[in-house]
Amino acid sequence: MKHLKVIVLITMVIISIFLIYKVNSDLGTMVYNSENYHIRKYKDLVNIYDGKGEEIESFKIKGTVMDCAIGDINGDDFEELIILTKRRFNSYGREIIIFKLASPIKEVYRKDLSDLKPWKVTIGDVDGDGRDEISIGVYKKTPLHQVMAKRPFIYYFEGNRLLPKWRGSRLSKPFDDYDFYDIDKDGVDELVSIELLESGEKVINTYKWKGFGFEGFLQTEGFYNIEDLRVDGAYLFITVVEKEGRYQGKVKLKDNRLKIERVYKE
Ligand SMILES: [Ca+2]
Ligand SMILES: [Ca+2]
Ligand SMILES: [Ca+2]
Repeated sequence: MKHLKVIVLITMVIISIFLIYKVNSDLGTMVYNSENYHIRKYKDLVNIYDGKGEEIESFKIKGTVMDCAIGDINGDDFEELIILTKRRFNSYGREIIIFKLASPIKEVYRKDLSDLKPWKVTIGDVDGDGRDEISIGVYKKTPLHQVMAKRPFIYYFEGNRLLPKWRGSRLSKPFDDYDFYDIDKDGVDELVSIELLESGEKVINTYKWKGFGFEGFLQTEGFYNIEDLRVDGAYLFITVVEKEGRYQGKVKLKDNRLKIERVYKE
């Protein structure tokens, strides 16, 4: 009798896990969310919805979406969707696929970049010409720096080709993550990164594009840890971890100093 109870209990747990998994997978995974677009991945399908939740397009890709970005990267007034795909059980990405978000949506570029060990794709207008550059975060050695490290490579998109703009060495310190954000509101995006100080503390550091590479701009004070760098609308958010707890912060420029302003939940 006791054995029967245990078997019934185990069966119920297994059924519950299966149902939870099924409900989650039926909704698909949200891979991108902005005012104008929601993108979900469900099985081998990528579904694109407009801001009202109406499906605009769906297409198949192999593997999962590791990262994606949307912006006009060639100045033709149509936005492009850039997807970094990943095969299951791989730690790094595989293909960069670019779709023109016209009607109908059209694939305009695809390349296997697995050799670069890509882990991130993002965009930003680093030179202020009005077009977004594409940045692929890679993990590799370079001719001038023979150590495996995370590096932000910068490309531009012209004639439906991805062309290198900067595959320079590295940032001034080891970094966890980076993105692009116009911190001083001059219309040009700075590269913003979470970097590690020798003391073990983390800082937010910023860089400006100088025609040949990035030059250090401003840096915050050190914190126990900084996680989760994300550009959301007009703000740059991070999570600050202190020994006593964690809080959300906005990175801001104030009196020519880079500050983290605590965000209080309403
Ligand atoms: Ca475009
Ligand atoms: Ca640009
Ligand atoms: Ca700027």
